[in-house]
Amino acid sequence: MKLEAVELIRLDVPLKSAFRTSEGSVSVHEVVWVHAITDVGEGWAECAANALPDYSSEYHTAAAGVLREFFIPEAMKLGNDLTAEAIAPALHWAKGHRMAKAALETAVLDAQLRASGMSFAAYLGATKTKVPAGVSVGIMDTLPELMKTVEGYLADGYLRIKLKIEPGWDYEPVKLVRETFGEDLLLQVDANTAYTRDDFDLLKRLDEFNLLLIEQPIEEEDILGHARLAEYIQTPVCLDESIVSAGVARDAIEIGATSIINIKPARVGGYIEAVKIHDVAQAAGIPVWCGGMLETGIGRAANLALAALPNFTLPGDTSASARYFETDTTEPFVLVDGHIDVPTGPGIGVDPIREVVDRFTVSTEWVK
Ligand code: NPG
Repeated sequence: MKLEAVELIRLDVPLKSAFRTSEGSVSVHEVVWVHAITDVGEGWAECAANALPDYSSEYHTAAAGVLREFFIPEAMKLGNDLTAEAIAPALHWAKGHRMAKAALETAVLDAQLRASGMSFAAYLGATKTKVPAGVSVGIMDTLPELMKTVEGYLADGYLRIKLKIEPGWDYEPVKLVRETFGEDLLLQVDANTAYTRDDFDLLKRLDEFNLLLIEQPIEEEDILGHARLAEYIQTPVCLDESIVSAGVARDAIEIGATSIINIKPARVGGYIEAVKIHDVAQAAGIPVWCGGMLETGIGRAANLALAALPNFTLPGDTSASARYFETDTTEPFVLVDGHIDVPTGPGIGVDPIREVVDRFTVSTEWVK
C-alpha cells in the first residue's frame, strides 16, 4: 500500500450548546480531518486536537502544520511499504504530537481495512456488538440548569453521568445530583487537572458520594501526586491526561496512581497504542473506559470499536451524535436502551456526508 496524497480539512462544527470544562468553554467544535488517498482506496480520521492548547499542548493548526511538514512526507517515504502498523515506528523520532500522529495512523488504517473488508472492531479485537454509553456534563452557570440537564440525559437513557468539576463547582453540584437521582446512579467526576496537592482535603469531601471515580484531579505531570491522593481518598483515582503511552500506564498502575484508566486513542498516538494500554491494564486487573474529545461521527465510530474490547468494563464518553450535534458529519449514532451499536462495515464503518462536510469546511489543503 502507498500513500499518494492527503487532504487536510479544517471544519467548524457547531455544538448544540456550549461545553464548559475547567479549561474553558467551546461552542464550536473546531477540528482538522485527515483524508488519506492511497493506491488501495481512501481513509478518514478526525484529529482530536482542540482549537486551543488547553487540554494538552496540541492544537488544531499546529496538528495540521506538523502533519504537513513532517508526518505526511515521512509516511510517503515508506513508499509501497506503507501500512498502518508502520506509521508509529516511522514517526517515533518526532517527540509528542500524539494527536496528529494518531490522526494519520487512523486514516491509513481506515484505508487499509476498507481495502481488506475488515472492520475496526474486528481488527482491534472487539468482543461486543454494542457498548454502554455515558455522558459528560459540562460546568453550568446554575444548579437548576445542571439538574435539568442531568434529568434530560437520564431520560434519554444514558447509563452513567460524568460531571465536570473545578474549584467552586464540586461539592455542591455533586451532592445535589447524588441526592436528587439516588445512590444507584453511576456517577463520576472529571477535574481536567483543576486542583493541586493543596486540595486533598477538599477532594476527600467527595468520598461521601460513592463516586465511580475522580478523573485527573491534579496536573498531568504529577503522577506521584495522584498516587498520594489515591492513598488519601476513597474515591478511585482515574488518569486521563497523564497517560500518554502504554509505558506510562504501566508505571502509573505500579505506583498506585490510577486504579481505572480513561483511554483516548488520540491522546496516546492512535488505536494500536490504545490497545496496548488496554492490555497492560487488563493484565494488572485495572478496568478501562473510552474517553471522547467531542468527536463527530468520523472519530466517534472508531472510538466505539475500541470501547467494544473486553476490558472496557465501564460506560465511556461514547455518547450519541445528538448529545453534541444538531447535524453530525456521518449518519448519526443513536442511543438505544443506553447503548450504541458498534459499526460493522469495513474500516471505521461510516462515511462522511459530503454535503454536510462541505457546509462545515473552513479550508482544505492537499499535501502531495
Ligand atoms: O463526549 O466526546 C465527548 C467529550 C467528553 O468530557 C469529555 N471530554 O476531558 O475528557 C475530557 C473532555 C474534553 C472535551 C476535554 C473537549 C477537552 C476538550
